[in-house]
Amino acid sequence: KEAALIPQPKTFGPLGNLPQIDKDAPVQSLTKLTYTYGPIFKMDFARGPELYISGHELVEEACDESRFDKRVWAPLQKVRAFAGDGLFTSWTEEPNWQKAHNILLPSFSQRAMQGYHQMMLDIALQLVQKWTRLNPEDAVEVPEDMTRLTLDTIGLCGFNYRFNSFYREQPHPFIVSMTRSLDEAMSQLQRLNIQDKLMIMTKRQFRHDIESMFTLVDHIIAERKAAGSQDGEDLLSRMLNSKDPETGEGLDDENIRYQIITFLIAGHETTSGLLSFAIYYLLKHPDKLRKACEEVDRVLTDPLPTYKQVVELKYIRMILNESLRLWPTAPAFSVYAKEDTTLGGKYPLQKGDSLNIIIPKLHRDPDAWGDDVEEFRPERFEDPHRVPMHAFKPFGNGQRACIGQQFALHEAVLVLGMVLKHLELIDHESYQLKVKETLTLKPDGFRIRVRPRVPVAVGDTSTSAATATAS
Ligand code: HEM
Ligand code: LEH
Repeated sequence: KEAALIPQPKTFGPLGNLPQIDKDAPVQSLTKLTYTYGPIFKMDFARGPELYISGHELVEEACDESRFDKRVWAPLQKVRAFAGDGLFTSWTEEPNWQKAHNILLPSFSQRAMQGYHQMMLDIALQLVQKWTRLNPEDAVEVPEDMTRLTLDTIGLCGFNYRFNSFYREQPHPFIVSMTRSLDEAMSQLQRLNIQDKLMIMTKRQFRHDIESMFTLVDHIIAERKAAGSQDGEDLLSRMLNSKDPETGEGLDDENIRYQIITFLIAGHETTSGLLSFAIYYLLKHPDKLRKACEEVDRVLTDPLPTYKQVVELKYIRMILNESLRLWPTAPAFSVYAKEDTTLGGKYPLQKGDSLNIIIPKLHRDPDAWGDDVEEFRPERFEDPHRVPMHAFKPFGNGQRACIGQQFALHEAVLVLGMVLKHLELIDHESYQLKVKETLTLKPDGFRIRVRPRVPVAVGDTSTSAATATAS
């Protein structure tokens, strides 16, 4: 059979296709190109050619784990400078991937979420109380406060460490280093080799930032070891004490350091973006907002949400899924062919060739989702049997899918539920969506005003008035 030619935009000499990419918005640039070049296209960068796919049929093939496996592609290679062979940045064949996967999987089960619920509630209350106590004219910076929340949540649930971000104007020093390192890692991707070699000060800063992250994390590990295992069943105690049932081995200290850095990156970036997009969409869709408020008023009848009530917030969960459909906050992943194979019946691939999946476009494929793909309609997720799962990959695929999915969703449902129960949200600037790209996606400069919905102190269990929600 004839091999088909893969479309490619025109190239610019040694720059290849780099000029077609907005360096501040690479994923949005790639998404735009799909409308011209279709469900598969090729780009040439200084580091070599890359294939990008976004049609649901091609992606379904790429998600066949008998033919393809996760690739630690260029962006992840860069993150490896500080996340090492942690779960997110390791190849499946590296011994520490399977070992850490086996050891950590039970800590991320739906059941394990019951154990994190109280700690998640502790941080969620800090956010709701901060917002409840503002003056009517004050604006809240939504992504910034959501980042405070998600970082503090993973710190507390993971390592019994309090970043106390709500008590700081500036981010915690660890986060300053992490954010700058992530920025630098992403910038390196778009520099030419000679350019990169000249940036001596930037490189020194990068090394310095990595050193200071290692120092903080190694300190947390050392303190815990000194204290013994009395600190309960958080992720850290599991990493220090559990053995992989397959090999009988535990994780070494260097790998534990990489896992902690991984969880801090993962827990802090993506979930805060998700919560911010969800609030954005609710403000722009008052009918969905009303429906969401009706659900929280009906389900969250105790002063503080219980684990079970969070699980019952079905419509809130649908809102979060629909937000992840339109703006998947981890917008791309990559796989490589385990053997020679043919994609879509006409594109020959050699063993080792790879495919990068552009999730925002996959989630807008009309052949899978229908003609109203641009519309925010949580009802798509009402009947799980009618969701085209192969065209919905916000958490990646198969054994290399996100281990933190349940964690992120339990946290996000809890927080969005509490925010809607206690606060009225006001789009006082008529915010126009602008998506900022770091490793992840967030609504840039999104500010709102808030008013208390219930004239009773949050967490006040002394009167029954606390439970009588105004509607
Ligand atoms: C992997 C998305 C939250 C930890 C992934 C992958 C995606 C993803 C797409 C696959 C990456 C790839 O194939 O290269 C998300 C989204 C989140 C989220 C959208 C929130 C809305 C979290 C949280 C944690 C976490 C809260 C930890 C507490 C991880 C880890 C992996 C991973 C460790 C690698 C798993 C493995 O390969 O074994 N995530 N993530 N993520 N995620 Fe998340
Ligand atoms: O597309 C990107 N880069 C292009 C190059 C560019 C010049 C077009 C490429 O081919 O390398 C940048 C895309 C980066 C996406 C990375 C998504 C992963 C984000 C996940 C972080 C948080 N997390 C981790 C685990 N769970 C959540």
